[in-house]
Amino acid sequence: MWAAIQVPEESIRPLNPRQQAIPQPGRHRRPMTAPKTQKDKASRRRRVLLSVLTVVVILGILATAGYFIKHLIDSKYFFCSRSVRFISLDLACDGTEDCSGGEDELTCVSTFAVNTTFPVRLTSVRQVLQVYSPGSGWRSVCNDDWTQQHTQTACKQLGYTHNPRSTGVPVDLLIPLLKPGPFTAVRPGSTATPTHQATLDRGACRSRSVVSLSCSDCGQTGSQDRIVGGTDAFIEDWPWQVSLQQGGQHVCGGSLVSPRWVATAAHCFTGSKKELTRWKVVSGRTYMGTLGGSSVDRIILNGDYDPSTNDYDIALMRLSSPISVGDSSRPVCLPPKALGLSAGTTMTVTGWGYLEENGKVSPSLQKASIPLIDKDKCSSPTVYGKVITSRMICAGFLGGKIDACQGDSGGPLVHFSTSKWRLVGVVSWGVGCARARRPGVYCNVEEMLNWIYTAIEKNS
Ligand code: 4AZ
Repeated sequence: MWAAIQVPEESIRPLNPRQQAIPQPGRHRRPMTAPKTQKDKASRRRRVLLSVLTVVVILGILATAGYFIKHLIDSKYFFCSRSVRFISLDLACDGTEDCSGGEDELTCVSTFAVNTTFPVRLTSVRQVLQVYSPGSGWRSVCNDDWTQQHTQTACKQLGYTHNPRSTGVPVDLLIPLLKPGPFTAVRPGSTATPTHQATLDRGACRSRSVVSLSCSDCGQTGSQDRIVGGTDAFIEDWPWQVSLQQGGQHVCGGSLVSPRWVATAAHCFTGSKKELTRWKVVSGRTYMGTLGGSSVDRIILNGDYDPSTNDYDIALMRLSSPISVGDSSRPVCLPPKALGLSAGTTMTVTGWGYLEENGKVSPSLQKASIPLIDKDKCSSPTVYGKVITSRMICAGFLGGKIDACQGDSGGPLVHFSTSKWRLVGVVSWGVGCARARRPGVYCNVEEMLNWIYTAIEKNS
């Protein structure tokens, strides 16, 4: 057992105790340790700050590198999420080598060919509504028993329903070609039936007038030449112009033909560009940026498109949700059948394409006024020869200098008539840009109306 030894108190007290230092005023020395502690603290703070800064910078570098690496991978590969592997983007949408479960075939461009006549159209003069049946051809629709609901139905068939209106045009005021008929009229009470199925042939109109339709506020501009040789333009004057982008890069132009549909060129979707989720449609911008892009849930290529000749070079993109129509985003009108434009008529082409052959895309929208070129002239041996089909029109100058160029592809060639801008052509191809005797070649929209209307109706 441990026991403490008791020692008397005196024996542990020092014999000569040190005098206690009595602090004296004025002779007080600052302790030597004080400055050292503050310096220490400051340097420790500096070290912590430096470490935090280093970590932030490293994280920043890693995030930026990660962003660019993701971009790079995204631009070249398709990620199969189920089998957790990458395949080359060229092989998705079926360049073959498939993901297990065929994930790489789910969101792809589709093709659509039409061999029937779309049964509803508006004439170029006065926008008279006509319907088609294989038995009796095209007939103008009488204003008899026509209601606002019929207007809605017919406009929906034509792809637009923005502020639809109808007026009656007296038969006596029709052009000589249309005056004698033939006519047709809706059956009363057939409001929701597609127009061509709701009509019965008539020898004459009881109301002595026919239906004229205005289905949208298309082709109107808010205010009111790179492209090579063009000038600066403002989106408010060309509000249907959109930029089609992949990975934040402008690839092609396009035109809004309704709040949800964009017309563009089929050749914009070759190789690795067939996958829907990579596309963004940017509208309402003069200076091309990546902000405010709409995603796309359908891309339909004309089934007759031939990549080797650029024949039928047209496609439609359906936006996941419609754009809101305003001064800087608004659809262009489609031309009526037989607009009958003659060579020399002035058109406007717009886009962010190359400012010169082998140049760079333009940061700001460009426009150029160019004349329509006579078909025979464009097909002559000194220009393009036999490669020009009826699905193509040529526009520009045989002397060169002003022309569409790479990056303008898919964009609009428009013409102003009867107080509306109409989409006459889609930028398609050409030999070089702005070269003499090598004008721009455009897809002839008038020849594609049947395809456009049918594709929109079948996918709405
Ligand atoms: C292109 O490569 C392209 N000069 C578009 C238009 C023209 C030429 C080339 C017309 O997309």
